[in-house]
Amino acid sequence: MVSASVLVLFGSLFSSSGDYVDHPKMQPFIDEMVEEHQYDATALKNVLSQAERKESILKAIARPAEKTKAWHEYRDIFIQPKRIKEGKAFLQEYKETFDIVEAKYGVPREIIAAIIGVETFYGRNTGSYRVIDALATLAFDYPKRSLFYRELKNYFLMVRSNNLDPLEIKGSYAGAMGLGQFIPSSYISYAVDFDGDGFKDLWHNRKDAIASVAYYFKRHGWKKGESVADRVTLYNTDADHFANESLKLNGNLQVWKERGVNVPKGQQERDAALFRYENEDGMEYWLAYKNYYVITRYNHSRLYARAVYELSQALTK
Ligand SMILES: [Ca+2]
Repeated sequence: MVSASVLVLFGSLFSSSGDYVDHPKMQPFIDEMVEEHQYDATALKNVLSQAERKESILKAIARPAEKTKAWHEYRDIFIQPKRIKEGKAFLQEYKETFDIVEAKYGVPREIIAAIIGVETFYGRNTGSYRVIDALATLAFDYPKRSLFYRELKNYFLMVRSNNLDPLEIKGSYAGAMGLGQFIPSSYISYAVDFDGDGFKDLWHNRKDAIASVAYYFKRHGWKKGESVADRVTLYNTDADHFANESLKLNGNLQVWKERGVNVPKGQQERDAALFRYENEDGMEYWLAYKNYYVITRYNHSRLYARAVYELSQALTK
C-alpha cells in the first residue's frame, strides 16, 4: 500500500515536468501552428508536453527593475568599474569585427558593446532558463500573455528553420536569448551570421552577436553621426509636466524652448523628448533625440536607454 505522503511526493515530482500535457491552451496552440505554419502536430505536442511551468518566472516578470527602481538605483546595477573595464576589453578583443560592423551598419561600436554589456555582461549571464519553459509559462499562464504566445510561435519557427533543438536552448526568464538577449521574433528578423559558418549563433559567437545588435539598431532607424541626448536645465519648472510623458519625441527643440527648457546652443532643429531622472540628491533632465528613442526600441524603458547611453560613453573614455 502506498502512503499518502508518498503520493504527495510523487505528485510533486511528476508536476515538475510535463506541466502542459493537459493545459487547456496547449491544444489550441498546436492547432494554430498546424493551420498557420504547417507545423507537425506530433512533434509539437512532444516538445510542449516536456515544458515546465516555472513559478519563479511568473514572479520575476511581475517586478522588472525598469518598473521598480529609481534611476540612481538602476544605474548602480549597470554602471560600475568592472562592467566598464570589461567593456573596453571586449571592444579591444573584437576590434576587427567592430571595424567592419560599424562601417556596414553605421552604429557606433560603443553603443553595440553597451547593449551587450547591459544585457548580459558581455555574454557572462545569458540566462539559465530553458526557453521552452520560459515561453510556455508566459504564453499559457501569465495574464498578459499575448506577446509571449506570439513569441512561443516564433520560437518554434526559429528552431525549425535553423535546425535547433527546442528543448536545449537557454535564455532569460522572458525567453530572451544569447549575448544580445534577442526574443525569437528578433532572432528571425535581425540575427546575422557574421562569420559565415551557416549558423546565426547569438549564444556563443561574439561576432554574430555584435553584427546582430548593429543590424537591429540600423533597422530601427539609428541615425549615423547624430548625437543621442543632452543634459539640460529648466528655466521654467512648468516644463517638468511634459517630462517622461512617453518615450516618443513629443516636441521639437523650439517647442521645448517655449515649454521652459534651456535648449543647448547650436543644436539643429529636430524632435526630442524630455526625461527626468531621479538622483540621490535631486532631479536631472535630459533632452533625448532620435537615436535615444532607437535605444528604447531594444527595451521600452527610459532607464534602460540611459544606462546603455552612459555605459557607451564610459567605454569611450
Ligand atoms: Ca555564425
